[in-house]
Amino acid sequence: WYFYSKQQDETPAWKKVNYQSVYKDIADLLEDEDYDDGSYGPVFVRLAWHASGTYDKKTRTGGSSGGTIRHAPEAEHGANAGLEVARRRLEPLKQKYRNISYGDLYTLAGVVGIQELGGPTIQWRPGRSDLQAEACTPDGRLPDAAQGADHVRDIFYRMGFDDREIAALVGAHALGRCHSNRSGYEGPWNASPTAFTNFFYTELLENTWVTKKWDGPKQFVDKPTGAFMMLPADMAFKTDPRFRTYIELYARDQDTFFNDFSAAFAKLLELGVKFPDDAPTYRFKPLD
Ligand code: ZEM
Repeated sequence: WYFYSKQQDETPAWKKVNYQSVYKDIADLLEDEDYDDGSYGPVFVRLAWHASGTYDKKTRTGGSSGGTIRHAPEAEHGANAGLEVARRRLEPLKQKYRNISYGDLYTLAGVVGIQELGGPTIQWRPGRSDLQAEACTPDGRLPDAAQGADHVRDIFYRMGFDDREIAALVGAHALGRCHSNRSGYEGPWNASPTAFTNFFYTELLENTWVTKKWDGPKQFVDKPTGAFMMLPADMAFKTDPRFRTYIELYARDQDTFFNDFSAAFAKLLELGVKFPDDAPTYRFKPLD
């Protein structure tokens, strides 16, 4: 019996988790009529992105691998303000599935958010293993919304993305909203913030965007309603000629956007992760 129990113990933690079941449980956490626009999907997507977008290809540090976004100081970096809301919502699942790593849980929550809000299927693999606070990345690796195309390129090229992939990823701004008590900015990008669509591109191109008159940071609102917003960094995708080519493509061709987004988002979630050789690739079916 000794050898038997020893072998059992050697099963790596990540193999002991039923990820289809985790997917379902995350999906059950999405809806809440008292939260924002009724769904945690958008903030789960932002959590997955910020957990992953710290990757630096030169030093091969950062990324979702260690789940370090849960630790101070990374959790307290300005760019991550408000993400404790998403982590708190997911924590009961970490308790229920104690063998899942935080990196796997947070990235899977991003997949659920995209798929359950009507987006494309995102390929996903398990096998990240948690690291302690020493592995937190330095502040400043995520994009600053106040800046323009050069800065956006610096940040995303550092992760290993090209212009087309960057333009596809920012389409996630069809989802959710800005919160003045998190980033300082305010408002949603379009009228259906809980549906994954190509509306980021269509709104960006079709509206007239004017500077919002307020005490807050510089942002843009649509003329004449003022109901929707754009960040300065979002506007750079319209004014920069190379980005604009892709913005126009995705505005007129939702299928191409879905395909490109799916590939780029799956790549984002895997940056810097050394998966076990036998980690399977999942393509979860949306529940609805
Ligand atoms: Zn965002 N993003 N983002 N983004 N983002 C916000 C919200 C959301 C930038 C940015 O400064 C901000 C990507 C790229 C970039 C989402 C997903 C993705 C907010 C508002 C800001 C300020 C936060 C708040 O106040 O709650 C910048 C400058 C980006 C690069 C140019 C990429 C890539 C994303 C995923 C693929 C999502 C889903 C939200 C909405 C969150 C929510 O809580 O509703």
